[in-house]
Amino acid sequence: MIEADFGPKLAEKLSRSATDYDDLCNKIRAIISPHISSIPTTFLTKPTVIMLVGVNGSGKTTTVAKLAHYLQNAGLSVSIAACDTFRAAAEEQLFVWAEKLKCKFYSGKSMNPASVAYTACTQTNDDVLLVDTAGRLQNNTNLMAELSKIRSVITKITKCDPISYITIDATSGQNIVQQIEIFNNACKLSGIILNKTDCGTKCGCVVRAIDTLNLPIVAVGNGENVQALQKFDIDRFLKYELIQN
Ligand SMILES: Nc1nc2c(ncn2[C@@H]2O[C@H](COP(=O)(O)OP(=O)(O)OP(=O)(O)O)[C@@H](O)[C@H]2O)c(=O)[nH]1
Ligand SMILES: [Mg+2]
Repeated sequence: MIEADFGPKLAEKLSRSATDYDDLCNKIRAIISPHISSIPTTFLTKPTVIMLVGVNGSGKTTTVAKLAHYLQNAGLSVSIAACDTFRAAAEEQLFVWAEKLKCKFYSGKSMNPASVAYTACTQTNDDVLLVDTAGRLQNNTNLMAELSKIRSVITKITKCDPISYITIDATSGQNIVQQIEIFNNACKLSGIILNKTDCGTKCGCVVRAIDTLNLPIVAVGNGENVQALQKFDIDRFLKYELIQN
């Protein structure tokens, strides 16, 4: 359990109280089950804005594409805003997805991210606006403040708080709880999207995060294509991911 990143406290609590492996799985199930949710497809406001936030490489941009595909399949029209104006190739990466998915695309290389969000929020006529943001480490105060700024611009224009999902790299394991806590302070998270579950997970970090923080896990990313977004499957998680570790 330590190797799978449950953390010493939770590992001790669970291993002390569990009588055998099945009992351990039941206890993990009891922690996670109440927090399994899904991505909504009916919204009261137009546009509804969904922001993707998280550390570098956790799958934000890919998740924007997956969400666009998922929401389009539910009959919604989707625009995309490239609010990662920091990394040179970020705009192109997202533009390729927007083209493929036939989504209206808002960007601005020399603009600050909040300005791109402002333009997209004021101009889009679509049901949902997906906002990609630059990867950042949670201990970079300035970059976390930038995230709060993007969020407050969206709230001001749409008169509604955006939905904010944090993407977590399931293979990274470390610092997940602290990561989520600080992102939550900056932009009040609505849920967790656990990516790269196809790459072998450090599953304990998820159990630990859910045990500590009161946030739902809304989806799982299990590949690089647009279809690779699924509801979190607790049975699969316990049967495969947990045993693999
Ligand atoms: N196998 C696998 N690869 C993924 C998944 N999600 C994203 N990736 C890959 O992980 C890499 C990083 O994904 P991005 O979507 O660019 O991550 P990001 O968070 O936008 O990265 P930054 O913008 O640099 O912070 C890319 O090569 C993606 O194809 C997943 O669920 N499974
Ligand atoms: Mg990105």
